[in-house]
Amino acid sequence: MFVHAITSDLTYEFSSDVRAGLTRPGQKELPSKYLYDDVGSALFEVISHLPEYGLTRADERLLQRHASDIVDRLAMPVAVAELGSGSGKKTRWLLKALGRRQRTFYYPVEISRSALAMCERELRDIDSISIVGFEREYLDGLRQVATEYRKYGQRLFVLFLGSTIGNFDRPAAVKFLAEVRRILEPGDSLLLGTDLEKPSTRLLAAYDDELGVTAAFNLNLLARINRELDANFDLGQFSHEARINHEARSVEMHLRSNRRQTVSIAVAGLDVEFREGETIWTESSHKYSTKEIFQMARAASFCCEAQWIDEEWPFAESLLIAE
Ligand code: AVI
Repeated sequence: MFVHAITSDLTYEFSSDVRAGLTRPGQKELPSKYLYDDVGSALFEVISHLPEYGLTRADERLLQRHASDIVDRLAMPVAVAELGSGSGKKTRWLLKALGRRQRTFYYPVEISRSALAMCERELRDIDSISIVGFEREYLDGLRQVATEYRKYGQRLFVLFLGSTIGNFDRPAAVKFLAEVRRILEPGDSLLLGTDLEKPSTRLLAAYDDELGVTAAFNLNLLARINRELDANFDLGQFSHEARINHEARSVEMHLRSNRRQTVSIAVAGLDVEFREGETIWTESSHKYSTKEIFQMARAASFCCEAQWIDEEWPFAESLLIAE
């Protein structure tokens, strides 16, 4: 696999995002994209195997069962761009189905270099597939694929799986889909994986598992700030918390300060005070209804052509066509 690496100053961006999030008035917060360094990506991979977290398995089940049906609905020839490939495991079924029909270029776009490497290892054995990875933010990577790599007469088939869309709030999710649509041509398609609403007890167990892997995934964000920004977070003085936000229809992850404390972050030139019980909001996972996905698609100038639902762990795979 050939990988295009990013050139911008990532430490500077991380430091200013941390500063902005921890000094904002009211609720402190950190952007969830920073959960995924090498350690965080590996922990997320473990989460996807936990019995309580059915999301990834539902996504994979749907793709395994319906790959041929999905691919048969696409206008050929197509090139595939995946936003956030992760380990690449769930994409295998689609690429195998495509590889049986045409020689296919697969462009994974991923901010984590280790996830890109994992994805390459997982998929390189599939016949008729060439992989070119982009270590970029989603929209930048997709734009580069669309402008520099799309061949004449070729359609783009974009994959946005695993309910990563759920990590945006609802208005931002529509805005993101509209941005993706602007990069595409009419007739291009987007396969969107979306986690559906389910009972609170099931969700809380999924985001606060018994083994404590999700807790480690969340706390690793503080460990990452210690490693990369020379900070002194005492990980034993913060606790993972998952809560349901009924109004937003989301599960939120927070890190709760166990006592009153001050943390120094040298690279950001910052001392941050925490009250006992105060939290840092690190992620939201929004849950959708099937009807809402159609509405969201329409608002972003896509048409929802077909939808596949997993009954065991309510989850939807929706094929959206750019109008
Ligand atoms: C990547 N994303 C869809 C996961 C989710 O369910 O929101 C991230 C995650 N956070 C905690 N567990 C998994």
